Amino acid sequence: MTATIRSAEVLISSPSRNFVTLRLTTEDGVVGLGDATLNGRELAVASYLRDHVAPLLIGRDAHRIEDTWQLLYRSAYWRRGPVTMTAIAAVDMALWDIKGRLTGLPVYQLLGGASRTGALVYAHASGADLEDLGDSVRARLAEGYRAIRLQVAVPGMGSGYGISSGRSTGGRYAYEPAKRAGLAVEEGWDSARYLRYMPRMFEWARAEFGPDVALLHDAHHRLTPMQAARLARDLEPFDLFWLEDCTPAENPEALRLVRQHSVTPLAIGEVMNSIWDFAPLIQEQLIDFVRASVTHTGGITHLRRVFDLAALHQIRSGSHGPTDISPVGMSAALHLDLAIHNFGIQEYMAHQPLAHEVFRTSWTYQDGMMHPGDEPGLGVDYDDDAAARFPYEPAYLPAARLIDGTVHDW
Ligand code: KDG
Ligand code: MG
Repeated sequence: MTATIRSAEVLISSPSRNFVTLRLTTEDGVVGLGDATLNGRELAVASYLRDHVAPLLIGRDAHRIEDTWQLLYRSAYWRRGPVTMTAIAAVDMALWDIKGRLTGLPVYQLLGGASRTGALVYAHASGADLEDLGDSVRARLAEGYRAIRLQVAVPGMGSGYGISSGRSTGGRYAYEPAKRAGLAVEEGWDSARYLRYMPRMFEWARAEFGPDVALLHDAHHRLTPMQAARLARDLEPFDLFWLEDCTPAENPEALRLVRQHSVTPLAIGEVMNSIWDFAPLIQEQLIDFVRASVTHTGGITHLRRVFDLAALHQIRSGSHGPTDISPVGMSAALHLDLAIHNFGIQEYMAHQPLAHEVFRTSWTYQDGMMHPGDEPGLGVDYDDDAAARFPYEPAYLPAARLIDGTVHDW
């Protein structure tokens, strides 16, 4: 039984933001989709796929998922890194999608079947101040979310990270990280003010919303090891579900210091992309959640391997699900969430409605939980006519500067 790959197309569209999608088609016309979106660096992955990977795929058997993964990884010689691992991820997702469509099964069934009835998701709430944040949290609670990430602008700093004022958006959509501006927007950052304000925000949130809602926070790589240890310690009374990316990913040793001072659960990994990045953190028990995406971590095949390693150490999954993971990547994450045993939580930032004009999904949301649906494969279709209305537009992630003008981690 073979399913020969006839074509590999790289599709770029921008329905509210840029998405790169790989479409593989077999000789019999069976289609598989993969997400290849690397926010702000989209065309690098598009070229990697179009110029270097597509020629290797034509004529190969789409059923050989593991073999294709190993071939693309090992034969490139230049291994790992976000561009390579996103390109391989797109191929891997598309092959799982094809296998599902050929067998008539949703991908989660191919991964061993459901381990739960749905995946707990967390939404974003943010605001220009606590009143604005409160409106945003109440909107999420009214939608049924049981877990919410809180971000607020820090007084005196004028901004923060991940803020979309509820006042300007009616509280409906999460912030959009990439801006369609000519160059990266620059934001100010002051760690001292931030460190003083975050415990006050969480104290207010617990008083306002009680002990039951799971609360999360993203420090977005901005703190030194000692600052991160202090924040994690100061937030302990407020019982966070997790503190995310408290220090830059390049310095995993920093987490040892954070661990010595606090029992606040730590989530790390959205800019990492391989099991070799995660292995030391997992084996030394320095994290509580693997915070990676299917799209940037080599696809379903590779991320499952990371989650399985994490399971040996009672570390759970926490898949990245911002708007810059396309609906194809989001669907792949949901299939994995449903199948693995050590699932923790799934981020769901929710795409703008325009994105769903291009990507038709079959996932469902109810009462804070999502299900990938039972369509064969990943359950996502790509509408070429709709996509043609939204051509690629250059967009950049912001940069951060300290008050003296020094470039800082964004
Ligand atoms: O492209 C960058 C975004 O994915 C990132 O800023 C979002 O930190 C993020 C999150 O936790 O969703
Ligand atoms: Mg994050």
